[in-house]
Amino acid sequence: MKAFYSPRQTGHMPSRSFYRGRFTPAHENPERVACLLRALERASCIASEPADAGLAPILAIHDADYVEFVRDAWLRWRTDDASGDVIPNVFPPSRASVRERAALPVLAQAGIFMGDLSCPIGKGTFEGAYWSAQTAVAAADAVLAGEALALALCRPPGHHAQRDRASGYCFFNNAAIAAARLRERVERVAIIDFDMHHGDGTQSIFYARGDVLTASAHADPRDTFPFFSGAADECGEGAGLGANLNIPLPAGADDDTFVAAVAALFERARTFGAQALVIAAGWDAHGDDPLSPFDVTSAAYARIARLVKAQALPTVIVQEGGYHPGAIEDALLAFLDALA
Ligand code: OKP
Ligand code: ZN
Repeated sequence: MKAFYSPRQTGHMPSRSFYRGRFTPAHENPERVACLLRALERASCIASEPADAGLAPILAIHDADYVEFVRDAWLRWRTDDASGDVIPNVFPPSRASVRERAALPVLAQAGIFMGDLSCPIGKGTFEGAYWSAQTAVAAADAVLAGEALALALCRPPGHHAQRDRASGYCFFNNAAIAAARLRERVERVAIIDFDMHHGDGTQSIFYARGDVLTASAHADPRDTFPFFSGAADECGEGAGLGANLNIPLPAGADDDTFVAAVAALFERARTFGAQALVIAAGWDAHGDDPLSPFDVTSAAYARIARLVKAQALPTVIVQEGGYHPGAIEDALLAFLDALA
């Protein structure tokens, strides 16, 4: 299987994140990639560097002023007597109430364009997020060129990123970018998200579209990030009504429960008539993951890989979360072995 990764993705190296009243070491760090690359190597899969497709595929999903903010925020912050990474400390009463966001100072824009305090922007954040997105584009292009499957080792992840907002470690929505790329050549694309967190950014981007199905299985958002979306009654709107599926699961979910939910996502993709798939693959449902309320083992990911194979559709696999070094290596390896 073709796989893509750029060493420039490590440009994003947040030193810390703010959580529950204190700064904590960032869970989403470049070390994760070393573990994932080890799994690729053990599966005899060699990652190539993506071509540079430029900003166009990112701008197909994200607003231009948001992309400029991610690109320029750190330098503007430096010249604005601020220190450390860009982290907001003031938020608009409602985002809809913001009339003219273009001319605002970087601190005010941070409160608009950043949804929480877990995605600090540092010197190399744009470079990291840009190349993370390029791996998704390269994997989509490989599939369009005839590969059955391609893997994008995206990092930073993407599924919490909205059209104009970073959040939950995410800046550019890699899965959405890959789906839009595929959508240029096929009529109907489905995004299957089995990261333990709800793919809220992806949902929001395609919520009113009927040509891209977004389907996510995740921990019940009433107890787990991102909290404000991911319920089962969110079904899409307008032309997108029926093209969004959420399966929230209770804490303690085991392999059988988790795999059954993911199987239901694939079943919906089938009835939707998907001609290509994007898999938003996070490994943080694993019981060893520091963020996981579930009891899932690596064997579940082998079962999910068999489901992927059974669809027999052109498929782009996009890396999302997963934060336990041993568990993510193990989970990805189980997944790749079962796919082979
Ligand atoms: C990103 B992905 C814990 C902070 C938890 C952010 C979670 C982002 C998850 N220190 N809040 O979906 O894996
Ligand atoms: Zn996650």
